[in-house]
Amino acid sequence: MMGYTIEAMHAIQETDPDVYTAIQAEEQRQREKLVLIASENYASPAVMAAQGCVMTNKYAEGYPGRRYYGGCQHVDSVEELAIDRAKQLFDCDHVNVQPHSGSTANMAAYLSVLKPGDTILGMDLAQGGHLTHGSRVNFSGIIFQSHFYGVDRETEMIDYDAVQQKAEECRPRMLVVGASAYSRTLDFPRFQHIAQSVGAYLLVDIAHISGLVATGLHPSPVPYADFVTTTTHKTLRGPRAGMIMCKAEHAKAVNKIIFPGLQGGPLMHVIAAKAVAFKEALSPAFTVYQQRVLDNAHTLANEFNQRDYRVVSGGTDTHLFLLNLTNKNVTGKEAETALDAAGITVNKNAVPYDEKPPAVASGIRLGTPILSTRGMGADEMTQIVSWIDQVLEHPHDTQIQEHVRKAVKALCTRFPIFYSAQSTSA
Ligand code: DSN
Repeated sequence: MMGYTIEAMHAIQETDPDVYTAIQAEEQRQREKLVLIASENYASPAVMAAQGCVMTNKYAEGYPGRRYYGGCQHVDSVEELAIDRAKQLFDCDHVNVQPHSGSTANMAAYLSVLKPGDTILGMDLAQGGHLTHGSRVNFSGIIFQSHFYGVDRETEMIDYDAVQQKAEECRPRMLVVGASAYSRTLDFPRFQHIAQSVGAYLLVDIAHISGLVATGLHPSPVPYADFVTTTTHKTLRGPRAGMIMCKAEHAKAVNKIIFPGLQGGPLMHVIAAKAVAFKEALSPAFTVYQQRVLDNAHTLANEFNQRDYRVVSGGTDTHLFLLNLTNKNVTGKEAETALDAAGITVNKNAVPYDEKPPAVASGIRLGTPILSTRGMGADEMTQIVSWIDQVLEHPHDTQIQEHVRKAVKALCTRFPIFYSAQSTSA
């Protein structure tokens, strides 16, 4: 199995055969299925090796050169490398690479300048936003007074005039931008204008699009936002973790709220993996990869449009899009189950103004980071749409699912999962 040393896997097998069996099965699942979950990616062997390295053994509360423990020389080196490379990738004033997750990064952005009870305005989760942007069941909606903007019912795109109006009505202290199920280019100058017009800070969460932003294939929010947060494992293809960038004036407050405010010891093995991933992302091959992610998403969306499927907002500018399956008489939940049986993994997703509950949903979300990491291109996208169509036209036909599953497995064999970040082949 690539990505882990043979010795390491043998150690797990000897110590804990149950966990070993589950890891092997998961590796097989990732290898044999087509995964179109827009927020997932396959990290390189180097990233995974760093994440499993000896730095997991080290306590390093504090920051490079200012730690609360001895013996931090080497973890200081990797944190400094991660910081320097992140600054190079995103051209930001200040970065803190310690957040354990995107959720913690967002919490830090809020708490560095807001007080409990302050008002925030974010994109509605039901219309493509994220849990941590003010949802009532999340810390962001529990600690702050949250208000929401969404997309226009006709265009299914953000209506910036409506956001402006909402901001004037609720006067937020923080305007939150970013989405987990919105496929269109975000207009950061316009969001900055809205935030400034009501005296709000601007937080942009680029978790989904950070690989595109790093390579210039989506405009960067860095010149416009007070805070930019991201996860590092989606399009950016690093370890599962988070990161926060900010203007110089917020640097002290951000560092203080991450540690000691929210976290204790940083995960130095994960920070080492971030440094490796950022080095990969700085290579020309990574830009080729991100362009392939975009091209594949366009091809998928166009093929669905030609087959009488409803692509939400009519297309995509990013790595993902939603399919509204209402006209196909199949729910998102049924589609997710039928496709998984056919070896194609997607997630059910609410579409804008969905009348079904989120656990059923009227749509599915499709993304191309993993297919592109495997090196697939236009021919494979056309083939995949044809298989998805066959399954969704007859969602209860197990023979079709079995036939597609075998064909999917054969395709996957031609595109091994640990596609080298250094390779430029298409
Ligand atoms: N749960 C992630 C997603 O799937 O988009 C966002 O955090």
